[in-house]
Amino acid sequence: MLFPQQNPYRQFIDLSGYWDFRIDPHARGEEQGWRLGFEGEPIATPGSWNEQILGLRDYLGPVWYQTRFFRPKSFGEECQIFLRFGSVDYLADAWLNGVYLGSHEGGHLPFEFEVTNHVRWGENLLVVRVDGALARDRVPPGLVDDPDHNHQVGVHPPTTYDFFPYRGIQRPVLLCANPRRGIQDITVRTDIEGKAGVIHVEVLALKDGDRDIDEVRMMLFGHGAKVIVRSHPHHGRSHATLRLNQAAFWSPTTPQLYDLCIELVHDGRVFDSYTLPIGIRTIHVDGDRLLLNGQPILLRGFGRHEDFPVFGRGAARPVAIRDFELMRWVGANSFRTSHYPYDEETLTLADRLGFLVIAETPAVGLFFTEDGLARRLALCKQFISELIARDKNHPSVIMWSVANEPRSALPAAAPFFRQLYNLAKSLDPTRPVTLASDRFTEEAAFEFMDVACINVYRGWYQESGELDAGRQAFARILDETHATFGKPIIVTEFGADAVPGHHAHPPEMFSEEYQAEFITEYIRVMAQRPFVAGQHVWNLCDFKTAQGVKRPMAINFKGVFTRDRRPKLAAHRLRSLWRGGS
Ligand code: BDP
Repeated sequence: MLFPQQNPYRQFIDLSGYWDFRIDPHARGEEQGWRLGFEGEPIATPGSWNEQILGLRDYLGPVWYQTRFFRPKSFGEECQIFLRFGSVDYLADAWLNGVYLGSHEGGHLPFEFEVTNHVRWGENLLVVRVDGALARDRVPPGLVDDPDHNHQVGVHPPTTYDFFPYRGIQRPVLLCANPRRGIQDITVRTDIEGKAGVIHVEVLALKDGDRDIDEVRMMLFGHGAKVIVRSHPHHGRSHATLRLNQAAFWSPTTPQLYDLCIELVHDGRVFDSYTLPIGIRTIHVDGDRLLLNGQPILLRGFGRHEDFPVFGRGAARPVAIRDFELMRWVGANSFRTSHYPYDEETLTLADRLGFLVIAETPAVGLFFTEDGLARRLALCKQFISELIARDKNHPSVIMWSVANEPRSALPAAAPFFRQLYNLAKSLDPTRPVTLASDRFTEEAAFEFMDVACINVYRGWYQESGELDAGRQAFARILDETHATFGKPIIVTEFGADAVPGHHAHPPEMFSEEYQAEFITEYIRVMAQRPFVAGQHVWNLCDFKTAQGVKRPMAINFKGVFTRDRRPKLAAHRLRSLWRGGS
């Protein structure tokens, strides 16, 4: 799915603003005809509703949103018009001028409805119903009472995961106008041959035959290069290979991007174009090493959250920039989109700024008892397909993570993940596939995953207060996991809570010193083991959680920055470890 773009052939308007909002706790809105309009209170969209409207912090839906817009004159009869939602968490139903457009399940991933025949020249009314209830057969699942799982028992709201279930229309809604039967999709794969970059491009254009298209032009610009290839589509598909003999390769230290410009031509006239920034790079697993452009690479960075006071999980561009600034300041080159796909624009920034991203689906807290299992599997497959369709062209994305800390003790888990792995590989054979586990040698799916990602908290949840014992346990886990699977290991989580401003010497749990020492010790252990391909501290920033006895102030304090993005001692320590104090 191509991210909307403005150029002479394609346009969009952003419907962000103050919409009308109304809760529907007894689910009467449908029978009362709210799809035709309702009286509501103002709400900022995008944004989560939980911290905007007092009294709705823990309310998860259903709610209704509405806004009015006019079709711009330039969205003429020759256009195909779409309404595109960046993320609605969790279940969306939409109506335009009272006409039902459809629904979409799952937050964090985009979806669109074609509205060419429903959008009027006068005023239009868009109504969206959002249901964010927690349920066992949703992904991520909720309402799972599992006393064996570390911290998610008796929390409110009853999530199976350790972050607040913010809800709402959380990314922009765009009204897009594209040429009819124009470019539908572009897939780019890159290879390196010596100094040359080889770029395989597939363009999906017309869906209904090749009648209206004479030629597909593919042009690559940048770093003094200009390559043009013309091709003729067959059943709407057009393939070409572009070769740059002296290519500038993309990497965190040199995030070189080229512009790939695609044009569709009919009767000698261009009628559609799309420009995609691309990076030429390869990513491979070789034994127990991870190779970027053929060289071993060490990921240094963080697990993160899309989380900010009042915005909740709503797209907040200044915060996104600040987070990249903070990551660069400490010397990070990587992050995981824990525990769901992040805003598409974040990945575009990662391409530009040179970050290596492990892109994760929303499958956190999965469990494998029969109730709802088939539905959870179908949803996981849907989310993997949507994620890869959305993010496949980002050079920054180097790996797919299909789950975080599944409760995989039951025999149903490994076959479940086998299906997800196969699906991800069939959609994208170029990137390694993984999952993040806290079960180490017991995680049967590591047998077939390309990389073993592990989350370790020894010296925190176990060996509490004992940094030495924790470090030793961590070293053992690394060595045993490596000996069992013989794959590269990425430590996708390690860290300790530190209440900002709390100090203790000798270090004590919840002090900034304990967190800084914990992280330092873990990094030392990893540095001695070349099979460790990545060190991701949990977390970049403090973030909001459900309420529970393990989360004072309903905050997870494992950030090395506070929730308002100020450094703790550990941030300074990381900077000197990762940047050598420079
Ligand atoms: C891991 C989870 C993560 C939690 C973290 C923690 O993957 O979401 O926030 O532990 O306990 O279990 O801080």
